[in-house]
Amino acid sequence: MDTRMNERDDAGTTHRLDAVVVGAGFGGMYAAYRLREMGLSFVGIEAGGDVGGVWYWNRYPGARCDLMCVDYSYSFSPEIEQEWTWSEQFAGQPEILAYANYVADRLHLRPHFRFGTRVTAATWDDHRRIWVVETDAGDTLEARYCVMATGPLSIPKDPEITGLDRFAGDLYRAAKWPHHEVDFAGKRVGVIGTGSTGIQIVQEVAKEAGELYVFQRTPSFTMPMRNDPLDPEYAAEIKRNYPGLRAAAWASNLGGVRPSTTRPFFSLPRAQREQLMEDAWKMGGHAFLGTFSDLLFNPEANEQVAEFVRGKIGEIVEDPETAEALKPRGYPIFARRPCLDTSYYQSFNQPNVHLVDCLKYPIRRITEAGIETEQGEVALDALILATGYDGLTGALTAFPVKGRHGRELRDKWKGGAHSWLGLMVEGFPNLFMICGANGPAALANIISINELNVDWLCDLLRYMERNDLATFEPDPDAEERWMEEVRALSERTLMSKAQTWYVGANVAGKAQGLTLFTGGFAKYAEHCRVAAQNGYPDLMFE
Ligand code: N01
Repeated sequence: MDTRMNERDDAGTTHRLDAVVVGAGFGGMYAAYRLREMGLSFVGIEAGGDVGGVWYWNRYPGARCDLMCVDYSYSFSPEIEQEWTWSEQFAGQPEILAYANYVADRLHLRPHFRFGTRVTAATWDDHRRIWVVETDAGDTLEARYCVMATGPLSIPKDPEITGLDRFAGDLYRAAKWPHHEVDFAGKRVGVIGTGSTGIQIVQEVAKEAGELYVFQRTPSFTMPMRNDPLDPEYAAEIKRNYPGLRAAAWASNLGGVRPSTTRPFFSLPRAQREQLMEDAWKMGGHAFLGTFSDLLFNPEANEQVAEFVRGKIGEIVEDPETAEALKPRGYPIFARRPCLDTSYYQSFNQPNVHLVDCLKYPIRRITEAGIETEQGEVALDALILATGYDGLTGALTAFPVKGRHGRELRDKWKGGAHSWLGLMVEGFPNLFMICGANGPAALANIISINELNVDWLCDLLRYMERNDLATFEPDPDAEERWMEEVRALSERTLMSKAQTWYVGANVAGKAQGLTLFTGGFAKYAEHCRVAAQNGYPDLMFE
């Protein structure tokens, strides 16, 4: 098999390559590194001006990862592990972006990417067995493989509220934050959205804004992050122990080093349960999930923890009416992404911070001067949208991806995203997704998933080269079996019992259902390993 295509045809704009990589976030960067190592020719396309993916775009005040940086970092390079020193347990966006930049410089990844360029179409040419990828720069790239490292959260969603275009003040979108400093001092600022993003913004902007109005529709549960600086001794200890830490992370459910347990909630007497909940609250982070084993499965256990957290909200927030409105009800804790905060609930004790309960007083419209709810108009100088994303599938349905016989991915996915292992899709040969729908995506450490997926792809490409194979595609039955596994696991959990982006509830007209593998990272990795054994029996090759 000749895997070498010419990178550039004569003087034309058609470039014939082994692969096109879409996206220069952590997934695309790692794909570029590995594909180059294999000696393949490829071009990376990235809409942003530089590397970093979500961390390039999400520059909003307070943006921070809710995974500890000892987990949320590449494991493939012992050199980079030793060279890079994190300053905090949970790194902020500027530090994570600096890390992405460091890796890109260190490994000379930038020359592989065309930044500021968006893919506008990807079409499989059945006759020539290549992907034809078009961009908004007018380029057409031809490649044997198309690697979609487009991320589960890259298509931000504006709220469906009339009048958004009429607002005369300053409008900010969390996921398209300006690169310059934004000054909210003394201003009347509104925030719509109280998911992970909104919560991080509120606790930060509250320190600065003249008046801050938080437009909350569904309250989220948030727990203390208890972030600390990494003192030099501890940072050095981490560096000494990286191999063990990584091994533990890769054997875990979350792809990160966390306490875990096999102890069900009701296996303990009440007093002990309460003590453990207190301890988990004091420890912070995602400690609850490592304290009891059945919080995502047992509704009664889940409700006890939810009630405990509601109690904490009541203790922190001084105004009883505000505290009551902040208490999430009607869905299980952890079924929406559990947030970690540094001072979110405390912010509401400040006189300049106002909760607008949009369950009680729904937003009617956005006006030139602010936001009109059923309670009246709130005048604003600035409005921040933290209203989420068309998650998991949005990036691959935003432009036409056409597989065999011109079939579009968005048509195939009309009734719900189908894929095999979250890696590939029947009818779309040689298309590979990193962190795709029906994999663990948002439920585990995305950097670990990226590394796992890319390494798996590289093994597959080596296998194809050895066996002189030109195309891969999942067998339709194998894809169905995987979807069955995803469905069966999701029915055991409480994850789909909340209206979230996990189930597509935030996008009008989107097929509903959990398109995430809920079996945990280690089990997913095992599925990937087994799938590769004995010549990839679930794949069809030509
Ligand atoms: O988005 P979301 P996000 N009127 O979809 C509200 C990751 N992340 O960007 O729920 C009023 O969770 C909506 O209300 P409702 C993480 O995986 C990680 O915050 O539809 N409100 C909701 O409150 C996370 O899960 C980190 O009732 C409207 C909010 O907008 C994922 O990104 C940080 C509305 C959207 O919440 C997405 O989080 C940030 C309307 N018309 C993000 N429309 C960390 O690592 C929408 N909303 C810490």
